[in-house]
Amino acid sequence: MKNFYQDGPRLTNTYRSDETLQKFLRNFLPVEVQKEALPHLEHLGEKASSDMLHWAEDAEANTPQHIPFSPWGKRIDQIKTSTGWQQLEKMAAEEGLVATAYKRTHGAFSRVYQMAMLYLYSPSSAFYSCPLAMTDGAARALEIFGSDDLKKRALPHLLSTDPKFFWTAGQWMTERTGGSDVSSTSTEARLFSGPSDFGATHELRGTKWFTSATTSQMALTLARPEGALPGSKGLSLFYLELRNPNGELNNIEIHRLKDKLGTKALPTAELSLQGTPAKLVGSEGDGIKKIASVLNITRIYNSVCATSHMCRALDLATDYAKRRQAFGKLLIEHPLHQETLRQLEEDFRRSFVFCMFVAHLQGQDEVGEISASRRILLRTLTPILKLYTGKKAIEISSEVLESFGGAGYIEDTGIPRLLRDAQVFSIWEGTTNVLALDMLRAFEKEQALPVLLEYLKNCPAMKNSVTTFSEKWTTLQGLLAHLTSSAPEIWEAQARRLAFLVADVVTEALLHEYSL
Ligand code: MFK
Repeated sequence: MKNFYQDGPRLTNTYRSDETLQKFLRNFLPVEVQKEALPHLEHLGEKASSDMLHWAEDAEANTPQHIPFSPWGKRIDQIKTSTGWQQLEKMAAEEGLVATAYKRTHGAFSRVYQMAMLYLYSPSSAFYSCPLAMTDGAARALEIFGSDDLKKRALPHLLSTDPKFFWTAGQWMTERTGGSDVSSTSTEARLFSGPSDFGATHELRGTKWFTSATTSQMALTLARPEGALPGSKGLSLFYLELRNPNGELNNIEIHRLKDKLGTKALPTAELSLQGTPAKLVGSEGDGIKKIASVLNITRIYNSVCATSHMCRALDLATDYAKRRQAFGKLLIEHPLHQETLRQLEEDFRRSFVFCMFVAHLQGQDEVGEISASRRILLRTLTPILKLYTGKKAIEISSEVLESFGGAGYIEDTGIPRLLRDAQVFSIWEGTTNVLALDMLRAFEKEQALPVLLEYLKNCPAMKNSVTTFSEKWTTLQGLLAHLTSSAPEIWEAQARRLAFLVADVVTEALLHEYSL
């Protein structure tokens, strides 16, 4: 063992190496869709294991910088990003990372195809997937609530495949009062009658405490018009453009970039709106309800990105296990190591199939081919999917780090970043508890629980009496029997447990249905 040097893990084409992805798509997508999608995905898998890795490395090494003033003292608030970050943006536009979902060439399957693209793109993108999530969410909200003028102005940019024309969108919800309790938003909207390129109706004043990817060209945000009710009903949804045609910020001051635990390449800023022109999206009021259409998309993105993060972590751990010698043989030859990886891999497959199922429901909703019960299923499964995958990404990243031993704890191996970055998945777009309560909101407002149980009673795993499914189903029924006559506080206290149990049962059903 003299002069022993350990080889680091390596990646190969991440589409070709991903049996779960390939198997699912071959079974799930109609042949016509496969003809277009599979070669494209293979191409993305190649980029994800070559050029993108270099761009992501550059973006991580050269983190965004806030330049508040010009050399001559003028307030400019520029955010300087790396070449790698810019390349990742260019690629996202050219490949149609957002646009593919809206072309709807393949009906509801377009969403599944697009989410498979995101799944390959995200873990090599240094979190460029974040601005894409908000861009997609904004496109959906404008599609549902925007006026014809607003759609004509923004959608061609958000859905463009020309990098020069492509825009990203921000989603500015979080204020100093907290990211979860959005109803106490204090940004004010006053009527505006000045000149505006996009027909601004109001001007906004307030502070936004977290704004992700603040280099976007437009943003959707919440504000309270003068005289509006307190609480969420009195909030309205607004569209704004960050810069005027001269490239100057539209009465926006960027205070600072946030110093975060992970997602270091992503510029997250704290800013104030100082009379920023903005246009009301739809009619006044119901702001949270409207921005929920953004959130429901970004929560699916979060889930797909968390799942692809798990896949990346496992790819690295598996490759390493095939190189690393310990106790006279390769790590992969040790039964306990094999079993540890197998269990993690099963959790990843659960997350994967759950994501694709919900993406398909979302696609069906978007093309108007969804039954009432499946729409309710989409509404209630989205928060459950997000909370489940968010936690699994952290758990798997932590185990993978450990599987590298001491090397996993050393910064320049790049492995610690997996864990730091994973931690965000359970926080942004709603923490685990907020999402568990959102599941209860769906149970209450949409009568979703009977729909969910009906779906499970009719799933193939139930019909085929699959033992692993039956065990989980029995545990879920036990908890529900206990809760049925309980007070709302008990439901609330048990919401997280219930959500994870539902996720266990649903993923067991899906693994069986799609033979994964
Ligand atoms: C890698 C890619 C990942 C993507 C990254 C993107 C980065 C962006 C970073 C961020 O912006 S993070 C900020 C994310 N913020 C959140 O996720 C907010 C978390 N908090 C919640 O979700 C709270 O539950 C909520 C703000 C919704 C609570 O608000 P309220 O006003 O106390 O709730 P209320 O009154 O129950 O709901 C208002 C209305 O909205 C109700 O409708 P009605 O008016 O008809 O009664 C609700 O039913 C509706 N609603 C709420 N959530 C909904 C929804 N409708 C559909 N879907 C939902 N999810």
